[in-house]
Amino acid sequence: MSNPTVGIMMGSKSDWEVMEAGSKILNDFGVSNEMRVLSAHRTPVECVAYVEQLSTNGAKAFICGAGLSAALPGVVAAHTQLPVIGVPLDAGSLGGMDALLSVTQMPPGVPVGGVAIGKVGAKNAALLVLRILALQDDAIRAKLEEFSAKQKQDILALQN
Ligand code: RP5
Repeated sequence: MSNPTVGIMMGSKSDWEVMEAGSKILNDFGVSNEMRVLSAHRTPVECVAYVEQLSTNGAKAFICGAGLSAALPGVVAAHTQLPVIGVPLDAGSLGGMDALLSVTQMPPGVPVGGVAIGKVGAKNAALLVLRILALQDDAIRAKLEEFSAKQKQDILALQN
């Protein structure tokens, strides 16, 4: 796919399984997305080229997962005006705290939205992007309302 609505990028193949949780949610909502392994450190030129390609081909947002010194979300945000959600990943001895700080401590002027470490963050990144898309898409908004209602029912069904 060359013109997905959402680009899901990650710094390593080792991030794939966690980031896939976000892709599955977007698929459930019928939102086209493309997963791509490209690193801010290891493949910087290809990374930026991909961001520019998607940004000019109609993408609406990026979700970027990275571990350790997680530069990817910030580098992507530096090369697009689209919303960028960063997912900090647990890839080393600090359990993802290193990536959490890298993702959230962006300098003023280059915003990255940060979510929780790991798969929880990958899922919430997708839901956050869906809420952004829902601002101009009533069908997605209706599906999000269904999602929240089901979540509520599932919990209330456990009572008594
Ligand atoms: C980061 O380094 C990647 O996002 C990954 O989480 C971490 C480790 O990468 P590998 O050594 O597993 O390729 O850039």
